[in-house]
Amino acid sequence: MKPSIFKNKETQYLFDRDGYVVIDFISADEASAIGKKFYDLHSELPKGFYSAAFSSDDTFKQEIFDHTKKIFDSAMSKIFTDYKILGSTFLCKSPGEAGKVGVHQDWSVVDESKFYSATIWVPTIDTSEENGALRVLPGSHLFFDFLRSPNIPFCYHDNEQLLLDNMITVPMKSGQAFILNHAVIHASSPNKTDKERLVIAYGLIPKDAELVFFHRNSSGKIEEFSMPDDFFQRYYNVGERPLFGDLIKEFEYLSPFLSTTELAYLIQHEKQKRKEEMNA
Ligand SMILES: O=C(O)CCC(=O)C(=O)O
Repeated sequence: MKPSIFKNKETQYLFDRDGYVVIDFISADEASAIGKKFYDLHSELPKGFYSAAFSSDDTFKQEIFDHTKKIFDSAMSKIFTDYKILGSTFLCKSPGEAGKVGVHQDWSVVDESKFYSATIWVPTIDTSEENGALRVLPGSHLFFDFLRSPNIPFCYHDNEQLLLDNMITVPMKSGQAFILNHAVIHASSPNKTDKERLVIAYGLIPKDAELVFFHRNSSGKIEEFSMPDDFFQRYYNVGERPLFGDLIKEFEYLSPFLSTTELAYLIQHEKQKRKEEMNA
């Protein structure tokens, strides 16, 4: 049994079952007060899909974290328990096709046989399929336990459409939170409106979990690094060897690949399980 991060047992149950849960989190006014910091710090709107985490400027990123934390703190302590915060960023999806985020899972950054890692994703405006709401494949965090990192291919890299076709879109109100297990398969569509879709992302892990990071090196081996709790605040050269952290080990790893039939079986099996749970 993995440790709980939610005070409410039903919320923890849904998060464990589906790989995500949506809750009322902060007010729309609080969300736009955090969003104001984004506009103060970005005189020009970034193009396509943008994350402030890609910046190498630690002070800029710390300012975002400090500002968000002040507003999040009270909701965090009401909803969560026994957690560590990893940092905060902005995710801006500008109008246009380039803002599309393909099918993926987030990196493995804890020992997932014992823990999970999560993102609290809070839109500062209402989200819908039209402006790039999150899409998710419920229950897919339990499909496989392969390593995930920016330079390890996903085992479904040739079957993205199959996954996309089986995902659900989750429209949200500004200030609600989509709490996402990093292992769940998700994506988001392009923003077809003329207004940017701005989201606050806040990372967390159970308090006893330690951060790690996997990097495939030039000889094809995987390097496992032990990372400090501010890893997400500091790591910006995505896809490249991290410039900090302690190398723990190096090992051979053959990236697994699943056939369309294997993936279709996992999806159908999960759907059947859900149907049976609903009818029970
Ligand atoms: O904000 C989005 O549209 C996608 C975010 C996402 O996929 C992620 O943070 O992993």
